[in-house]
Amino acid sequence: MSKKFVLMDHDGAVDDYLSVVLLMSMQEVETLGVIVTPADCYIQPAVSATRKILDLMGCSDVPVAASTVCGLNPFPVLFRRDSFAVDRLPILNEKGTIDTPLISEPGQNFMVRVLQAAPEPVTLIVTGPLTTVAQALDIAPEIESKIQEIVWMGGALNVPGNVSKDLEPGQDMSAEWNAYWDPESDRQNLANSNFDCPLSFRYHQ
Ligand SMILES: [Ca+2]
Repeated sequence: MSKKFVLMDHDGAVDDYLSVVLLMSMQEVETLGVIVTPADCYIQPAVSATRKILDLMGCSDVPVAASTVCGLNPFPVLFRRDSFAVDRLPILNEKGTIDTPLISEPGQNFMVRVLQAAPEPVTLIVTGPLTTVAQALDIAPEIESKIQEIVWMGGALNVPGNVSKDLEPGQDMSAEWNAYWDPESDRQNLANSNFDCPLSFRYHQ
C-alpha cells in the first residue's frame, strides 16, 4: 500500500508536540515536513523542541520550518510559555545537538514549495490556526490542487469554545482559540476555496 503524504502545521503547545509524536509513529504516513506557526508558543523554543522530538523519534530526515505569520488575537503568555518548558525537557536535551534540519525560508513559503514538488496531493494536518495555510494559498493559489484535504483542529460547532472571558474580556465562550487567533484566515480558507467542509465530526456531549 502506498503511503499517504502529509504536511503538518502545528503551533507549539503541549498537545501539538504529542501530535508530532503520534504522526511519526504512523507507518502508513510519509511526513514531508513540519511547519510551526507562531501562535500558541514562542517560535524559537517551539521550533527547537519540534526538531529535538523528531530526533528522538528517529525522524531527523523530516525538515522543520518556522512560519512568520501574525494573528489578530495573540494567545495568552500563560499558554505560550509552555514552549520553553518543553524545549528544556531533559529527555530532549541528552544528546546536546540537533540533527533535524531547520529550513531557512518562512514556513508559508516552505509549504508552497513542498506542495508544488509533491508527486500527488498532500493531506495538511493543522493543529493550530489556519493562517499559514491561508498565506501559502495567497502566495501560490494553484497549490490548492495539491491539497488532498485539510484536517484542522479548530473551531467549535456543537460544543462550547475555549476563549474565556477572564483572558479575553467580552467573550461568551463560543470562540475557539485556533479560530479566534486569526478569524480572517479562517474565513478565507473556508469561504474562498473549494474545500469541502464536513461538519459531521463525532463529538461528545
Ligand atoms: Ca495547537
